[in-house]
Amino acid sequence: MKRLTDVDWDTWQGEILATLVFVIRDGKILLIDKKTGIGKGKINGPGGKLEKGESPEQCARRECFEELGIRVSGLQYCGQHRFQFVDGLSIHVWVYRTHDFEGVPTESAEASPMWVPLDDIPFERMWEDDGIWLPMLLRGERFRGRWIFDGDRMLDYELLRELNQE
Ligand code: 6U4
Repeated sequence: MKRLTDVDWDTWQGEILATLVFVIRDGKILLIDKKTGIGKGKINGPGGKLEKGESPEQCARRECFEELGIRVSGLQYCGQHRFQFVDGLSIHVWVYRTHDFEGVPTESAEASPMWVPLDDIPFERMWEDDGIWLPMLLRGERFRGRWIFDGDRMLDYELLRELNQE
């Protein structure tokens, strides 16, 4: 499995359902140095796996609180990604952004927070796909991405702009 066309996307279901959240304020974006889990050692937005019975938005809010101790609100849905790894792992990720939060981002066992200027995002320390779709999120464009990864290495992708509303 190397290409998008090697996957039957009609029946594809992520074995892991997860979220990502990007808080943007005063020309800066809140990122984390991820200390555990998938993508440990990379910089990403806060987020994590859905728990049973939880909606993606509920998960997004809970993960921001668990990882950084902040209460986010006013989440705007930005899009979805379907990640297929060649070893069989598959992750379906819902992505949100917001300006609204309460509390001070604080380091936890899972994450160390950092505010980064929007024109200085450390893409070289992030997942390879982020450099491709995060600019769309920053422009307020909705997206739908499908990605093939071999470990850290992106092999193939398709990124569509989502025109219809949620
Ligand atoms: P919990 O629920 O605490 O176990 P966590 O360990 O944080 O969650 P994890 O690490 O198992 O979750 O993986 C899910 C996270 O990985 C999601 O936030 C999305 C992120 N992720 C995985 N592949 C990614 C990729 N290619 N690009 C990206 N984020 C990715 O930007």
